[in-house]
Amino acid sequence: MITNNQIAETFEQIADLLEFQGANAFRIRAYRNGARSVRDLADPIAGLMQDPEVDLTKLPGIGKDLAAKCRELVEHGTIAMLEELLREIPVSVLSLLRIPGLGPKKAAVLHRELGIDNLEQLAEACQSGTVRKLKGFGAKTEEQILKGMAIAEAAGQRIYWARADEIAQRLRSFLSSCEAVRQLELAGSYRRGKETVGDLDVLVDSSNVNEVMDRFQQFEDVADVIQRGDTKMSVRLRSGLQVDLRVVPTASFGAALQYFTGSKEHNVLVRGRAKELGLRVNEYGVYRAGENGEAVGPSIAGSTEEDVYRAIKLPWIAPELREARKELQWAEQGELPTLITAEDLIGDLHMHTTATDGAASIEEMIAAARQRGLRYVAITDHSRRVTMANGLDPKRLRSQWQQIDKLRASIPDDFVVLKGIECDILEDGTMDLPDDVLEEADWVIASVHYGQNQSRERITERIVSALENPHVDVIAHPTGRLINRREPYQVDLEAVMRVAKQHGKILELNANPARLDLNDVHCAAAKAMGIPIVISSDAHSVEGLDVLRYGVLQARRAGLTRHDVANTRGWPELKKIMGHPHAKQQ
Ligand code: DGT
Ligand code: CA
Ligand code: CA
Ligand code: ZN
Repeated sequence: MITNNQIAETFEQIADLLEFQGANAFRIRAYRNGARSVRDLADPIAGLMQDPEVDLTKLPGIGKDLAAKCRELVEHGTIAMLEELLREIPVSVLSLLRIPGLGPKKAAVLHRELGIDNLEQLAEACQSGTVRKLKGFGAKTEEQILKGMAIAEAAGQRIYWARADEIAQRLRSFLSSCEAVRQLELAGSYRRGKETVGDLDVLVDSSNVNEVMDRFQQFEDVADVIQRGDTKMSVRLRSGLQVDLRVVPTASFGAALQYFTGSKEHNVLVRGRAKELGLRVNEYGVYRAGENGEAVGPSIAGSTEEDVYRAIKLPWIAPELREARKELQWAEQGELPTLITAEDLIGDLHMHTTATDGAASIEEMIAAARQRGLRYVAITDHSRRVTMANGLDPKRLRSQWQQIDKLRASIPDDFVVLKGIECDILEDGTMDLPDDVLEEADWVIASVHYGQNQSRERITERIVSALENPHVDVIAHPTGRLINRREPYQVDLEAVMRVAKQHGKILELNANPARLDLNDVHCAAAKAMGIPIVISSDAHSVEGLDVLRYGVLQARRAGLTRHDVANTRGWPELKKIMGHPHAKQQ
């Protein structure tokens, strides 16, 4: 079902394209307003539309034209007028609009006169001096465009959570050493643990705004101050990342933290619930609502998030769950899951060594895993099909297992080393290694690495046949996506999950920050079906073992508890649930 967010994004795209075309300003604004009100709606439009009596034009900001567009989008998955616009204007030109100072009018001239479609072409045209020859452009404009380009490129990218975390931690310790800072939290998508982060949102409790802002400006990564106001300041880091700082008084810190943690959609639900209770929630606090819903009198809560949620008769909700999915319902009914934590993981069942494309030996991986408090690992190098990684054939694999047998003798009993393999699922759906080899393994991962462009039916069949192989235990990175780099391959995950459940198989949440595959929505679906998830590092080095916590964050966003995740159990216990059809848990 199409979400309100997707509808809003489509409207925004139409507005951008119309603006580029130089269309009527009212028309453009109608789409922008429509996008905003759709985004703020509590109920999904696609759901509302199932009732033929519902009149979409009754919604704020939605006139007859936009109502018809909503209907078209929900029913056909696209809008004819948008398709028309996209035939005339390549989407890539929209990237030109992100350059500071280059408005739609100038961008349109560049497109029309010089045929410029994207940022690379624009850079070339500026460097070769063709842009200055256009009417209304000069050498100065060229220079500005080039300067703005670096920013536009960076601004177009959302960064991996792991990268944001590295910056956030440095910024946190830098700011915390400022005397004027009483409390400090990072809010926004970063706090919600989203797999990518658009910008960082820092919240500080202080009564000395200027001192905090001065300090912020001195952070070593800051390249530009975008704006500095009374309570809010925004900077651009040298990496292109924007950081927003808000300074609030102690009495509002919890309310501001709740507000700026978002998501916007979650906040819409929170405000709606407050309204039902005759209250008004905003970034300053919780208030009694007057006749028109305005805040009346002193705040009744606001210094902590717990207080804010308590005021609307709810327990505190973990930030990772705040996506307007089921969290309010769970909170109301006292059914919030006790989310898994990084400490709950006691084993890691996916890692590579120097035998294939890893950087560390088996011994080094084991030592590092033990140092990190793990109680078992599976050594899972690639199979022979992965020639680029020097994948293992049966002979080399068996000799690796002999080596593990020898090592086991020298390792204390409280640590288990499993003989594993990451075996490719070949293009024709067979396994890359024969059954008699797989049978000898303690742990068999099956992966699709080749033939990712095959049809949905074909890829689904391949994974299903791997699941039907009695020796296969788990499917690694089940959709093959690489965040910001590669789309997932086409696969019917519902069918995959049905078969996984039937045969008692496990699905992986690959914790590599570029993969995080399965994603949060998929993991929640697996949980609903009672299929265990294993969170794995897929480490290719000793440091690679440290990514598990990113996987835990994704699992938390899916509402997973320690009971939903296989490698929170000891190995003997885990072994018992393998290969038996899963009963629905709890
Ligand atoms: P991002 O930065 O794109 O990864 O995502 P967020 O969620 O961090 O979004 P951001 O940085 O625009 O705003 C941070 C939070 O502040 C957001 O999750 C909710 C709140 N917020 C910001 N602007 C608005 C707004 O216009 N309406 C509402 N209801 N909340 C807002
Ligand atoms: Ca943000
Ligand atoms: Ca922000
Ligand atoms: Zn791997």
